[in-house]
Amino acid sequence: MPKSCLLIGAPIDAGQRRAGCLMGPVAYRVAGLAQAIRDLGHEATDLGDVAMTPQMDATCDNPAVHSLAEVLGWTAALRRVMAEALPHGFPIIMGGDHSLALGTVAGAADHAARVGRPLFLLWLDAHSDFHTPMTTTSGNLHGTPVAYIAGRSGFAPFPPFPAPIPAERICLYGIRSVDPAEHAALLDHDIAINDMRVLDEQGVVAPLRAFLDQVRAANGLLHVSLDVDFLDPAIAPAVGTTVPGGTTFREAHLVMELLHESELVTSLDLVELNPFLDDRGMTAKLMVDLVGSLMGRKVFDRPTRSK
Ligand code: Z70
Ligand code: MN
Ligand code: MN
Ligand code: MN
Repeated sequence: MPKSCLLIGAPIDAGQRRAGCLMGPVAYRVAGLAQAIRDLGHEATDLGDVAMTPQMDATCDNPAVHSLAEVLGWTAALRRVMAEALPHGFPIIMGGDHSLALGTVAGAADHAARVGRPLFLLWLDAHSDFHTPMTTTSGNLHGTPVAYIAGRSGFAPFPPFPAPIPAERICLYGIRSVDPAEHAALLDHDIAINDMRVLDEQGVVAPLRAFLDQVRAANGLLHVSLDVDFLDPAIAPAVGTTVPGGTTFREAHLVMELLHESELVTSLDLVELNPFLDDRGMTAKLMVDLVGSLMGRKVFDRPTRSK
């Protein structure tokens, strides 16, 4: 079914320390994201970049945390934009570092509450991003959104997450870097953790199908947050925090093809692309190609099999 895609630029790099993610939206435009979507028979409208007002008065008890005013400003702005966009189409957020998900998923939760459907979260990432502002040692708030979304305490300067997503509706996928404080907290939550051990043993299909079956059974909305470091650094070098042993070109496309086939995805983040670190645009182009697979590009178009 043709979708009406709404491309939204979120040039944020305050959630970590390496400059460059703020060029992400431009790189997606240069790599032809909108046209790639149109070529598949969908509509694509570029809504431009979101504007942010820093919340200057905010403070945090953990002195390691940096750029709090900016991240709070982005969270508020992106929450509003996502909640306003969802009734009109399929929002694709062009990041920007992963702290943008503090806002985009909050906006998706606002929308889910409004339409009375449960929200599910698929987190495609090398990292679990399950710190709170109180437990992070790097002080990089891009390592916190899953904890915020799951309703963990310790987010004092942030507004309470609207309707935290129950652990059973969150799926971490591609994980291969978990800090000790995140590990301890994850043991207290029933979040599905598909780390690389699980994917190597079971393959990429079965764990994803199991999660998608849950979304379908609950008539849920599904937000997908795709971190560039989900991919192996050999095929996706343009990211500040490379972790070896990521998903291959073929695995990543297969994941996107399954997501397309499911027809369940309702919003998407593209995060952590740092074009300054790219090799002739190869990472930006790969991300655009992966969105293509998510939007229905096939090698050979055979009649759809059972979901
Ligand atoms: C580490 C931290 C992180 C993304 C790196 C890394 C977090 N756990 N998240 N890259 N996307 O600093 O908290
Ligand atoms: Mn409207
Ligand atoms: Mn991440
Ligand atoms: Mn990551």
